[in-house]
Amino acid sequence: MKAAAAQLDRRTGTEIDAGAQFAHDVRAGLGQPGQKWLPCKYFYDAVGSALFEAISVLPEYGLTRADERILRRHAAEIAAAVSPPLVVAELGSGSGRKTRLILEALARRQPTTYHPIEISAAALAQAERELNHLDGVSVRGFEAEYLDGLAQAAAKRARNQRLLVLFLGSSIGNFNRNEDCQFLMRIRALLRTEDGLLLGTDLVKPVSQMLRAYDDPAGVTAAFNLNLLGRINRELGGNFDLHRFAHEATYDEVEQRIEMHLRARDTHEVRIEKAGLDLHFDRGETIWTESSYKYTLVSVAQMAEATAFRTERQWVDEEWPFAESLLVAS
Ligand code: AVJ
Repeated sequence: MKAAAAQLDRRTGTEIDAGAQFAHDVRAGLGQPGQKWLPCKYFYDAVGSALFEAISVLPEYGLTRADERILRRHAAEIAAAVSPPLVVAELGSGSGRKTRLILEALARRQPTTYHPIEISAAALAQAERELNHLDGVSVRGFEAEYLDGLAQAAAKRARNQRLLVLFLGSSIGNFNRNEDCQFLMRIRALLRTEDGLLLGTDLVKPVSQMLRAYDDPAGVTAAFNLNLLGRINRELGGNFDLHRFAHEATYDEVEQRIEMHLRARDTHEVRIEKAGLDLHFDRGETIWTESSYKYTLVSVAQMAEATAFRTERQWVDEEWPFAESLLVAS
């Protein structure tokens, strides 16, 4: 089930891969001249995942609820638009709450196999627990990077089985422009004609509304952002003082993206033992921790067209501009 060859260190019995990779990525982002940055995938340790769950119920952050509303309202239509027999593969399993809506609608029409694909073993176990007991659904997860897991899921299915890939919650927004297209192209390369991709994308909306979603007054998003430094302290022996950094969210109108940064409140030094890093921060210098790109219905359709999908249908939430697009491999 483990796709990424997670090897065990003989001496300590711990996985070398994950920790070494984290140290490597931290060095790449912080240990070089120029803008410091960290990959946003490292937000999601146990603390970060819990904080993201909290973000998703904040009144200012409507994204997750909009995603869920569309799936609830249109699950039957979505299910009707894809033909059986069906294998569903989900990139990132999340809490399983949204997926359940789709799986229930699908399983009402046909027995359905579900493959959650996750790098987090804990999240994968949770998805399996939550969804395994649904009638007509059999669950088999892959602990792997998205494309590795998808390749395995695609290879496992029978000749006559259609594949429906779920990529929900606007996770695609974390890719840079062009990288999102490249990623869709890689997905497309693993699919057969008429396979589907259900893609969730947050839409461009008034700037003040977007800024509030990423800088909520209760400070939950600030905690989520700062936890990345806490995680480096815990797992890589860092000595970041989280109080010396301020959470910041800005919107770039040209790039149509929210940027999250951590801004040093004063000039100081930081050591990260297990990454072998001695860092200097100038007062006001930032670590860029996340980009969250926003889309339009047209930009999603253009991206689909450019990556050999046709846009079968798009649904938009009425309360919070967010789109679900059903793309079909052409
Ligand atoms: C899970 C990537 C969709 O970009 O809105 C929430 C993550 N970051 N608040 C997003 C996030 C700050 C979220 N995604």
